Amino acid sequence: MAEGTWYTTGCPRNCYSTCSMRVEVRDGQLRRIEANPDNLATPEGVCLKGLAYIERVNDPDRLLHPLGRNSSGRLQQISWDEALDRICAKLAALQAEPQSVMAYTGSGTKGLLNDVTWAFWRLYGGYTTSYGDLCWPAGLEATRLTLGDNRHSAPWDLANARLIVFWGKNPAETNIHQMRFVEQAVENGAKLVVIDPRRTETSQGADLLIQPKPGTDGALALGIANQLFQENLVQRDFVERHVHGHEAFAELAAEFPLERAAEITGVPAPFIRELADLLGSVEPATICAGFGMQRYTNSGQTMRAILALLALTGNIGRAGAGWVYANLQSQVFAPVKDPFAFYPPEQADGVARVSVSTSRLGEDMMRQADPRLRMIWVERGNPLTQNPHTARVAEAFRSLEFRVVVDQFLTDTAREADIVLPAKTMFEQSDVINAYWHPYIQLKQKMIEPPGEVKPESEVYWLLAERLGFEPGEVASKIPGASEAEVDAYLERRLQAIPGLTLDRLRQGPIEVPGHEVVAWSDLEFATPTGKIELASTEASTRWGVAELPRWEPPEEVESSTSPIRLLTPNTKNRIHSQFGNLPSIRELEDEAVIHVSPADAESRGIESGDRVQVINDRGALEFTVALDVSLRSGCAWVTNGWWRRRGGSVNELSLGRETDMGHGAAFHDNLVEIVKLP
Ligand SMILES: Nc1nc2c(c(=O)[nH]1)N[C@H]1C(S)=C(S)[C@@H](COP(=O)(O)OP(=O)(O)OC[C@H]3O[C@@H](n4cnc5c(=O)[nH]c(N)nc54)[C@H](O)[C@@H]3O)O[C@H]1N2
Ligand SMILES: Nc1nc2c(c(=O)[nH]1)N[C@H]1C(S)=C(S)[C@@H](COP(=O)(O)OP(=O)(O)OC[C@H]3O[C@@H](n4cnc5c(=O)[nH]c(N)nc54)[C@H](O)[C@@H]3O)O[C@H]1N2
Ligand SMILES: [Mo]
Repeated sequence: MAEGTWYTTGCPRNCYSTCSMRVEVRDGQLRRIEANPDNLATPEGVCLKGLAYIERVNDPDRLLHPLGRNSSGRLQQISWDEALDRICAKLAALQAEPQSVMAYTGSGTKGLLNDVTWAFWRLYGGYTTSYGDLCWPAGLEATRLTLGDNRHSAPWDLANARLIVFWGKNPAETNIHQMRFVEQAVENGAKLVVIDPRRTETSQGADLLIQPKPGTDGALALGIANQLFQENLVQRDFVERHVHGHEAFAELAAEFPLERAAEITGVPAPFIRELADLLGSVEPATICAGFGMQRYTNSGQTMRAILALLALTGNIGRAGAGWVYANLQSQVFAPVKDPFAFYPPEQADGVARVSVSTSRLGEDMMRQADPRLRMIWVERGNPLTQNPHTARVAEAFRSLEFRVVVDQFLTDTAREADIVLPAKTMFEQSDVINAYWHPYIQLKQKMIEPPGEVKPESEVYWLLAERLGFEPGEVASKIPGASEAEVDAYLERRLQAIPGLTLDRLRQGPIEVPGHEVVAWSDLEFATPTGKIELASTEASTRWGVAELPRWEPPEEVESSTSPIRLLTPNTKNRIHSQFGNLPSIRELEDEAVIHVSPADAESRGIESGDRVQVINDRGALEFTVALDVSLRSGCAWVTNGWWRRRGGSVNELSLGRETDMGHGAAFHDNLVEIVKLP
């Protein structure tokens, strides 16, 4: 069979890896997807989702036409004309109070064209939107307060580490390409430590697995810090020169002698001592901090305490050393705001009302007044599955007069809509993407036509703007028309942020963003108020109302006799959040939400593997089949997040809309339940 045409592209999912890929297209169809070796961070291997893309694009359940709710309350296929007419009628009626319309976007796809959404709503004259983010803002803010901004060394620098600590991160599932550099480091003699209440795939090859009680990592870090001070393992020179607040921090750490740290965290004292010894004696050391332990009410302070361990041991600014959390060096096209906003941008213009916390979506939507919310537009997100406290979110949606959802599939959120618009996939419109782990800019190329009647969002906005009679010149300057040439012209304009960069160049493959640091902070200059690494931060207190030092506070939700078990809801290699789980090939791997229970908690409840249980708290109740997890620490249980409600196991039925201590993140794991065996 003749070869098709090969395209380079980049995967725009909200994922660390943001892989470069090569895709073969023949007869207008996707045929093969493989890794693109030109990206040094993701040169080999495509993940399960990457392998399932062809299936996803062509899945019979994919939405190919607009749907509208008919008079008997059912969603049925309608024409684009009818869909746009119905939307425009509502928008025109609400235009006198434009902030009665809420625009909500999730993290479904990256790309510069996402900005068109905000351009449209500004042209409309106003809107209400959310602030904060479900994903990572507590850690972002903790890092910014400590180091001045968010960046880290190039992914391949990890191979130079002699000690790697994965703290609340499970890259063997969530960042598989990082494991390649771990293997290289281990081959060169590096030690690997994993800190996670669960024994994960990442920990299979670890030298040390530390399993703290969920939400106690801050106390663990302070206990380790104290040990470093006690054992004289602190790098005095580095600390004197580059670290602010270390004396006060030492006093705080002294409140956490080994026995107390062990008692709070449930980690035996010898383990704490061993990790302190490793951090104090093996260099260079890198801590890869994941997002798992920053999903608690105390998590910003926790992240600051963990990061302090690198400052005390001089593990910043050197090859093989550092804090791998978020590398925003490739985010050069716009400041980290709007789609990436993690706190409300200062609102001077009165166009956007940024007043709904993403983490308290349902509650805050219902609380809006003057004007109250009447309509919502949801794009690239599935809040009925992914945001905390599903019942509240559903209630808020049902309290509105009109709902539009743009998606590729009939998700839980789309099922609530009055109009559902079919969305493009990454292969059906070009866009430029950056990343948050590696330093590459990539072109996600259009290589096939959108199937059925699918239209990219930018085209939908353009059509709406035309129907609503927005001023054509203004529209043309902000929203590209439907043709490929117009989209390309829009992207070329945005590329001017990097002198000399063109779409033609990006078509050949990924580019490393000019000037990125392979070893971050090698100049040891920090954009903090003191110009040093700040272990004490005035801004922590003025902006977020927490202690200037990273004090440990227990998570807000406290174990009780009715809710004694902490429910962890991490990510899985099989999906990305609520995407891909509906596909036959993924269902073959995992077709049913299962709750993983520790032996001690199972035994005391008379539960065995395979039993059906009800998992309850005062937010809701779900039913699961049990799998015993013999290596899980007691007092917690886990279910992967992302299950659609109609498939059962939609874990946010049980979580409360509650923010993290800083950054307006979501405290998903601050979530206690009871598990009851079903007869
Ligand atoms: N395959 C796949 N890859 C993904 C994603 C996906 O859905 N699927 N999602 C992407 C996105 S958006 C994100 S945010 C990242 C997230 O990826 P990661 O950073 O790996 O984060 P999580 O999966 O949320 O949690 C990581 C680990 O933290 C542990 N954990 C939970 N509570 C605690 C605690 O109190 N202390 C400690 N030490 N550990 C704790 C969990 O058990 C879990 O194993 O992955 C990205 N990559
Ligand atoms: N309990 C619990 N809940 C969690 C988490 C957790 O750890 N525990 N993790 C949180 C995290 S880290 C994250 S990042 C969020 C993710 O939350 P969301 O971003 O809401 O989740 P996704 O499931 O990725 O949903 C994205 C939707 O966008 C659609 N989509 C994909 N591409 C496009 C496109 O080009 N256009 C349009 N219009 N739609 C598109 C997909 O089909 C999908 O339905 O979930 C959060 N929820
Ligand atoms: Mo995320």
